[in-house]
Amino acid sequence: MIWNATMEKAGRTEMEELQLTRLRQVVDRVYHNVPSYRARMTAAGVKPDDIRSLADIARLPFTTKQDMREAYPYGLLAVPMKQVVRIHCSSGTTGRPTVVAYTRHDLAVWAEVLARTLVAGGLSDSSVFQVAVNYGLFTGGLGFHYAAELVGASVVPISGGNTARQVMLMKDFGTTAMIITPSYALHVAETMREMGVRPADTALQSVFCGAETWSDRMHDQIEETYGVKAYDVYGLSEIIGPGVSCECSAHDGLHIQEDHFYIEIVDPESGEVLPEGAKGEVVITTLTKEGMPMIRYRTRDLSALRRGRCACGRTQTRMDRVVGRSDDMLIIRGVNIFPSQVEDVLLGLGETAPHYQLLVERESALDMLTVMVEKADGIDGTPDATRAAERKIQDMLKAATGLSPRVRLVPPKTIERSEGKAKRVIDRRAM
Ligand code: DLL
Repeated sequence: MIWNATMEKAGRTEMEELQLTRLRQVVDRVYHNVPSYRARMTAAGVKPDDIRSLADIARLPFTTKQDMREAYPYGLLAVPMKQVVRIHCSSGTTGRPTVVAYTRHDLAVWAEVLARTLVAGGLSDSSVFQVAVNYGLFTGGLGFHYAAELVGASVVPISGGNTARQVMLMKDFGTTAMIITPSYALHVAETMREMGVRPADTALQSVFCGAETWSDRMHDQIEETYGVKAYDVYGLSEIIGPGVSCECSAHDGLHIQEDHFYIEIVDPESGEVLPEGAKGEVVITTLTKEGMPMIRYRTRDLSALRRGRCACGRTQTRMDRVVGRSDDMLIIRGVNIFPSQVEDVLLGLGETAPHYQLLVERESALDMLTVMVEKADGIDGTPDATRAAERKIQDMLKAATGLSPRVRLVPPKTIERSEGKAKRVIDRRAM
């Protein structure tokens, strides 16, 4: 099903015309209403009238997290505070949070793009939808809540955490769809089994996941465990929250809601715009946001773009699933490695549970990586067998990444479970 066929199946020329009109409007708005944008545009020698084609967007300066921090809390507002009806924050754990503000219109756009997302994953007015991500300043809970109501589903606003209760409600309420982080989805499944409920016996049909990177194997594992279709949902608070792009049942890239968000891929080092298909940093411009529009926001997320019609009939530009952030990447003795690459190897093995952490330490000026992963239930735990398994994992990691980290197979349930975004890397180098 398609929520908004006009936009999701628009012709390329039509869509680009709409994007250009909206781009010119938003650039004009920020230039006249937000001193920080005007100052940065002036420094770059560009005026709103210079934007005559979509390609001209490259003349505009980037906006970074640092710009947002400097503007804390309201410096990037493009409307009077009177028009702001909601404020959220990014999930950053250090320093000042980045603040985002929504007008009534922004909230309507948010519900619209997430309604498209949910309908692409099979949600309807007969669904029972469990919101198992946090409510509050985090954009996950409230974002999905209003969108699911707009679609007409029966919404269960349980929020994240309280795992045994998640399982009970899922069973008793006949939950057919949920939004959850992928790491928490696996933790809930584990708790379910402990409670004597088989995840595949629930009424669940669609599991929407996002807010953190997850490998293709993790995607498959969630589908198999619950006997469902899993859908990737991407977004970030600075832009709107979840809803920037989403998967459909073809599982072939994430459809960008490009009538509202214009995405470029740039070289993370030079900032140069890269051609279609090239992997680089996702840079997003909000085309319709009123409260706090973002011009060329550097997300640090890595992906690539693809045009062309999807098997589902949608014509929107697609982005590859985000499997890493440029600031997630570990550089261990010159080798670049992403936690998701390690995850992919571990989940392909069958002998480990999908619970792992990467520990980075500095030992006499050398960076050392230790991969800690739980042994799967029922796997031989004798010291010999454990050592052999650790060696095997080390060899596979070496083949996949070029690096031979230390591997420690730890007993089940020893790695901290997440109820939201998982903490995959413990970096002790700076401690
Ligand atoms: O995590 C919004 C969200 C909520 C998305 C619920 C999906 C579901 P922030 O807390 O601002 O917003 O974090 C945004 O999380 O820049 C990515 O690095 C990462 N991220 C979000 N979705 C995905 C995804 C929410 N589907 C940051 N795949 C982003 C990989 C994701 N990473």
